[in-house]
Amino acid sequence: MITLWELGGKDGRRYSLFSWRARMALAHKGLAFEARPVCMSDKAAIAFSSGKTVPVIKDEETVVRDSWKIAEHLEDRYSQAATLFGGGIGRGVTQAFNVWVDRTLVLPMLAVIVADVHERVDPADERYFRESMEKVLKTTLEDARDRRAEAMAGLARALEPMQALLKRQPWISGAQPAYADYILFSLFQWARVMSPGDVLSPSEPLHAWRERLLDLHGGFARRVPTA
Ligand SMILES: N[C@@H](CCC(=O)N[C@@H](CS)C(=O)NCC(=O)O)C(=O)O
Repeated sequence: MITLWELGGKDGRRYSLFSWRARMALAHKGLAFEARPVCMSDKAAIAFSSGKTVPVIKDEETVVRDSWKIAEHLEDRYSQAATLFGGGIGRGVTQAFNVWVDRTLVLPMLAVIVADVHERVDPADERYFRESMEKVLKTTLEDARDRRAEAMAGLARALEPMQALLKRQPWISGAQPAYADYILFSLFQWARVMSPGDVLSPSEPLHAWRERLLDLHGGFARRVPTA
């Protein structure tokens, strides 16, 4: 049995975007897991991992921290199950995509949803979350809320290459969904779980793609508490 440590929000919400990458990778491989929600401010709960972030998994005696390393671990250990990367070149290109998403899309999405996320974190995390996010965004949560329209325009600009791609092929990974799809999907699931206003409109290619992702693995990502 695999155990996954991830962030727990109010009313059973699981909102850690990086943990959604691990969740989707586990579902893709058909692996059962037990989820352990933790507070963002409770570093003692994950001290065994020698780090300060989730996701962390424990797979028998092996502890793995960091969503990318978890994906690699699952691909290597469960090589007979459906592939996450599609071989060595696919692994490299997927890691390139991982870096691109983290460097260009996470902040624009955070700017849009941060105040909504704050309302739904575990009450024990409210202060920690506010302090760390205001430092990252260099603004208050209240200012971020007031500037949501501007942030939405920035997010739309950043997402444009993915809208264009999804007019050419159904999945980020090509003909079939794989880990690159879960990397991008994690941002939309973060928003879906924590922010009541949808960041996509139904006419956009990304909207239809997200619907297809929500249907994957028996509706695994659809059937969770959302905003
Ligand atoms: N590169 C890491 C990033 C993990 C990360 O930043 N996780 C966030 C939650 S989504 C976290 O644990 N933050 C704790 C904190 O900021 O104190 C990964 O891919 O796993």
